[in-house]
Amino acid sequence: MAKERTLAILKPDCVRKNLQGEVIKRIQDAGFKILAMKQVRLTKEEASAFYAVHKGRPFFDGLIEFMTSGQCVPIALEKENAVEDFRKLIGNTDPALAEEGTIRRLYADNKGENIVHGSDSSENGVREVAFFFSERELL
Ligand code: 3AN
Repeated sequence: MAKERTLAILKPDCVRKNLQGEVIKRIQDAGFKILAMKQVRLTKEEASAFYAVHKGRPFFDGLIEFMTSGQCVPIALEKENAVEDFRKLIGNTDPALAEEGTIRRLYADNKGENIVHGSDSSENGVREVAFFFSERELL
C-alpha cells in the first residue's frame, strides 16, 4: 500500500497538560513518520476555516473557543494506511467510549477536550496537512 498523509493536532488541552512529548512518543512508536511540526496559536478565523464542515453544529462555537484558547501543535504525518491507523491510535471522539490504551482514553477529559485531532479521510489528510504546511516545509 502507498504512503498516506494525515494531520494530527495536539490540542490546547494537550499543551496545557504538558503532554506533547508523551503523545508524540506514542505516535512515533506506532510507526508514523513526522514530516513537519510546529506550535501555534490559531486565530478564530483560522479555527473556523479548519472546522468549516462543523459550522451550524451545536458544539461549533465551543469547539472554536477551545481550539483558540491556547497553543496547539499541528503535525504532518506519513505512513502506509496513515488515516485509519491514526484514528485507531487516538480512539473514539468520546474518551469514555475510546478503547483501552488509545491516546484519548489515556489522556482526554471529555468529547470536547479530547487531546488530539486526526484527519478522517485520505483527501482530508492531504487538505488538512496543506492547511498548516507548505510543500517546502514537508520535504
Ligand atoms: P473526531 O475528531 O473524532 O473526528 P469530529 O470530527 O466528529 O470528531 O468532531 C470534531 C471535533 O469537534 C472533535 N474532535 C471534538 O473536539 C468536537 N466535538 C465533536 N462532537 C462533539 C460534541 N458532541 N460535543 C463537544 N465537542 C464535540
